[in-house]
Amino acid sequence: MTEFIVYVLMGALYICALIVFLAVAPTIAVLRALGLTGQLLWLHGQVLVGVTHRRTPEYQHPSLPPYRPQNEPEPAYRQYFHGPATRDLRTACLLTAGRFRRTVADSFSSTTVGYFGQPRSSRLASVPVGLTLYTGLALGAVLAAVLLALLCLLHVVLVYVAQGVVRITAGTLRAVDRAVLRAKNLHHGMVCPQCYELVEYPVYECPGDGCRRRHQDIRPGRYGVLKRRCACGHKLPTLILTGSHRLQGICPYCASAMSDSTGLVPETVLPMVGGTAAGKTQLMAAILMTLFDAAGRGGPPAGFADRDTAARYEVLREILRIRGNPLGTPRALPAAHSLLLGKGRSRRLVHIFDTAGERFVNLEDTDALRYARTARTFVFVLDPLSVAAFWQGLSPEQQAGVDRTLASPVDPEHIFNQSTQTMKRMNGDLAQSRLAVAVSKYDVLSRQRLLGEHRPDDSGSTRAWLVGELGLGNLARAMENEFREVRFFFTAAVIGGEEQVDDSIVPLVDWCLGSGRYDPSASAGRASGR
Ligand SMILES: Nc1nc2c(ncn2[C@@H]2O[C@H](COP(=O)(O)OP(=O)(O)OP(=O)(O)O)[C@@H](O)[C@H]2O)c(=O)[nH]1
Ligand SMILES: [Zn+2]
Ligand SMILES: [Zn+2]
Repeated sequence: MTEFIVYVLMGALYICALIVFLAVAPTIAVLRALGLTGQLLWLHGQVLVGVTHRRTPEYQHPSLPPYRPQNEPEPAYRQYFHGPATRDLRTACLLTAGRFRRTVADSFSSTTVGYFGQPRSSRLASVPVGLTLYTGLALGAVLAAVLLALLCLLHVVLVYVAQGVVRITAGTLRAVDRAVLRAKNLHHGMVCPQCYELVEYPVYECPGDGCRRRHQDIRPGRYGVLKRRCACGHKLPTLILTGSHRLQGICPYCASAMSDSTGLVPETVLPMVGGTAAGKTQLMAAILMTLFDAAGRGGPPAGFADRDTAARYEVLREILRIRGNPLGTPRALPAAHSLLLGKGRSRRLVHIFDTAGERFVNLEDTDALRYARTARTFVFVLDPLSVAAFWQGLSPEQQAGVDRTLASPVDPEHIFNQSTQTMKRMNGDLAQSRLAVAVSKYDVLSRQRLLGEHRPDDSGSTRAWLVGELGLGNLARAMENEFREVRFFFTAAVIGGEEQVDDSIVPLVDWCLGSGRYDPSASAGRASGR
């Protein structure tokens, strides 16, 4: 009986204790739930830091390998929001999901072991506590799952918004870059001085130590907005506006170096057209010397746009100085002579193209004259000594005084017709272009007093001499029909006293390149031949 009373009392006490426990059980369950939620959120935070910053192997997922420059078409690291951000997002979600499963399972199994399997106290006490903890864990798992899902959703939204912002910024910068190129009239391309192709955008070489990797399209995009990181780690500007012109530009067609400041300043293409031995190379040498002499005397600054031009200029200058004969221009495409002229807003890159005379004769050779598309001023070198009518009009004494070996063997009219056809085929807009007709070897003519009353410094008078003495009326009219504006110059591409280029070159240089900055007197309204 006493035993029975004890059991009843114990039972009553247990029920009382259970009732008391039931009052605190929700608190215990909530605390356990919060504990688990906090733990899971902390783990997610660790995953985020690990995935986006530490990047150690335990924070990588085998199905989502990192982006590496060696697997990219460009030797550069991907811009974060062009792939890596979504990869990080997916990695973080996958790793968090894994850790979530493991942590929840571990928590349940340690509760099972501690309160049901091998409890340290009586099961009467441990089972209710275990059940409460189970409830807490279940609640915590649900709460954490909801919060983590919300965090991941926020992460997705942030990544996609950032991706949108980055893409729009890159697109805008590309559009600004295009607009700036258009303002410089470079939207059709930049001229390659080696192969004469029009290059939409140069390839750039990385200046990193011993790197020299070539970036095909450095503009804002997949590999960077304002800068991109080369595979070697060196950061490169992505826009000509922000300094990519300081990198070595490379032509994508012929892989040779492009001129300094390509894309930064407007370009002027000045083709020298004329028959073999008409005097193109020598006239070009005289033009270059005039430009550098003027710069030396405080005129518009002039500099070489590449080392090759500098070296070839030295040779040409020496030939002019010793009154030697330039070698015939090789039929293979010679590089343009490229200069940087002027300063500030008027600074520009000038490419002077001296093409072998025979290229204007053989139709199959003229394909290379692609630069015609961008030229707005052409120089036609007309050798008066090559015109039969000129020789026939000379007295025997005059003929004896003129060195016939200097004469070009090609008829200028034929060359003109041939070259205009070619230029048109190359989409040259002749009707919008100007033509400077350089009547070459003027020093020979003046030495023999073959100009009569004609004034060498007057376009109309020079034209009249060509029409009257050389019978080139048809040619002069054809020139005036084809081109917007034609001006005639007598030119002596020789060095006079004091190592100075003959004065006759200055008006030609001024009209073609200077807008009055080389010869202010010449720019003032000398009549065109039209
Ligand atoms: N006296 C004199 N000789 C000139 C002048 N211009 C050219 N020559 C001579 O004419 C010849 C041909 O000149 P180049 O400049 O080589 O002619 P080119 O048109 O470049 O010829 P290719 O390169 O073969 O197409 C050379 O012997 C020059 O020295 C000039 O203004 N005065
Ligand atoms: Zn090229
Ligand atoms: Zn590099």
